[in-house]
Amino acid sequence: MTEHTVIPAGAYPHYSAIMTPEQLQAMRAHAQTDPDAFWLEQAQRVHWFKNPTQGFVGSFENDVSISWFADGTLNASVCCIDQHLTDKRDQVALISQREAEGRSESLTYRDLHERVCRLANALTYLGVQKGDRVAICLPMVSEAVVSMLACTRIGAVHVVMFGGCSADAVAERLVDSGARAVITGSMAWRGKKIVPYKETLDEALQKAGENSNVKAMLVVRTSDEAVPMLPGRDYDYHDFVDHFEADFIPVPMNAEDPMFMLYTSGSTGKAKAVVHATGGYMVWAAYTMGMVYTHQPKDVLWCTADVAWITGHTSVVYGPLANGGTTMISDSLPTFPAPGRWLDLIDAYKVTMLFTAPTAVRAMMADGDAEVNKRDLSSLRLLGVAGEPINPDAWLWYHDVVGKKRCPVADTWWQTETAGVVLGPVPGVQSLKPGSATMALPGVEVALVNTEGRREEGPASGALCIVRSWPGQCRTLWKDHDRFRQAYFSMVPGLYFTGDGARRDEDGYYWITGRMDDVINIAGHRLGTAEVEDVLGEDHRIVESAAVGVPHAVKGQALVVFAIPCKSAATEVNEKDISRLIASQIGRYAAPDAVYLVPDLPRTRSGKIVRRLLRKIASGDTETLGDLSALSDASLVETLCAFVQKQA
Ligand code: 6R9
Repeated sequence: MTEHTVIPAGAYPHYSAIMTPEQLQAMRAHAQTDPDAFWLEQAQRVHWFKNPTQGFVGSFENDVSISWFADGTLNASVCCIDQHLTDKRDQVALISQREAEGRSESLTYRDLHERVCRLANALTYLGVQKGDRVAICLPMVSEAVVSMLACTRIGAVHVVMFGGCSADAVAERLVDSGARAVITGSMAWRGKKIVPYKETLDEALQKAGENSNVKAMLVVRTSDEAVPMLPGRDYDYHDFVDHFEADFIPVPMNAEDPMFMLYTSGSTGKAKAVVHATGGYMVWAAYTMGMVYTHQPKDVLWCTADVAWITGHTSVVYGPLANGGTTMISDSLPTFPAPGRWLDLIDAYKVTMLFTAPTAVRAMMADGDAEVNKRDLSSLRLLGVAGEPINPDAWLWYHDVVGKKRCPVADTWWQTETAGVVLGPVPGVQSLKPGSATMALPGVEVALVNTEGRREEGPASGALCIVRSWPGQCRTLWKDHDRFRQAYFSMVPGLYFTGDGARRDEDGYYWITGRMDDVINIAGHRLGTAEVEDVLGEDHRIVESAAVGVPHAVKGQALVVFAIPCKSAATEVNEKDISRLIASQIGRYAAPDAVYLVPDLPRTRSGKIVRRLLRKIASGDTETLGDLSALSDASLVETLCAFVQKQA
């Protein structure tokens, strides 16, 4: 298999594509010549109280300002629920499969409306108002989806947090966002491990102390065990919420009113909160998901992403529901309690569209073809991936073995900041190349910029940038517009820089080559190496550290940490301490695969740590270390290689 493998669009005679290649071409041309008209047409995918007449207003220059559909008003929960109550009242909107409890729950659009309204009333009773932030830290249960929608019904800004975050990280986010209320669960099972949601929240609130603005916490009971509740602050979700009225008049929002924030890692400093605006986000979610995952009657879309990621927002909740589809969530793992678990669920729930991360594909692949061949899987008609690069071998396995060559595979490239798919195929319309995220959807123009800052034409490699604004673009970083400008618009003035490198081939297909900054991607989770180094920098037992990403067969990348222990520290530090420190400050997902305590780090003569070298040493790729003459102490390299070999 080479990267020249091309699977023609016509290879899927049973896939009903939404348009012809000529129509796609015409759509691109229209978006190019009259972007405002194009996007105002796309805006009609969602329901507006007041239809917008303005498209984009703003600029990527100077202070950077972005606004879309600014004179329109809408409410996201109406786009996702009320808009479908006339024709899809009794259609299932949400299937929630509860692995731990061995049961599932299906909510129709009518049920969803009722649940969302009750919670909107309950939150209002607790004092939550338009513009207030509400933190949501829940496992994959229907209340997670209901909570997000209830916030939008009130106009509150939701901040969904990942259950894997440590109490410190949660505390930091609660303080930074100024959240007024929290919705959490008692606990969750992740395979055999317990994720202690309530305990983490209690600890986080304790740590945040006076700096927290949290007045109330709703707790979804996810097990029979008693949970300590703080009277006056904590409420049992169902005991409290279910008494409220099942109707709530949605609050009209201006298109530019913030809808949600999401913390994500960047190349510098602590995690930052990306802010998304209501109108642009909803149009973009409906458009991108409508172009790639076209909901048809009887379709069940299972996107396996946690709701705390952008994929969980757009591909689990807002995209499918805005398009009137059926979306499924599950707290299961792909290969637990036994290999093929997800395959069983595809058969049990007649999933038609499966959307997951390359890491999960590789994990299933490792269990072998026999596991797949034991199942039927004939319900599937479309497969998708996002979050990290997929190697052509895994792509082909997904396509040939899981999809039986009947289902197109959509590799979609996007980011928390882009809110929806930027690069990705319209399935059945475009030819596919295993390992390539195809090209930009109509209305989006991407560019590759070389090291001199110039845009490349034709086949080339470079920094992946986006030329013009798109409706789902994040508007700012919470309370830090300056960092927003610096992070995305300073590298190539006038363009949005994604942080990724890419190559464009002779057919105009894009191949993502990975991050160009110090962000690593572990099983689709973004982690800034600076975040890890900052944590270690605050510990007096460590002089200095460097965190790097190395290739990993299943997770894509793994974290490796080199640290110089302090000789004069009263207490010694060992490798386990370092792992624990990172897990407790950031989260379990950030725990390194290897830690090396070393006498020094390789540096240039000006003192800069040479990470390129550390990456090679950590991955055992010591044959081609390159020119070491610029190092201040070349002999150190041998010492470091010996450390790595010893622990291997
Ligand atoms: C949706 C999501 C964004 C970063 C992004 C890139 C990597 C995402 C990818 C991909 C190669 C794909 N990424 N999709 N790399 N191929 N199809 O993952 O958002 O968590 O913000 O991560 O993930 O490096 O810059 P987010």
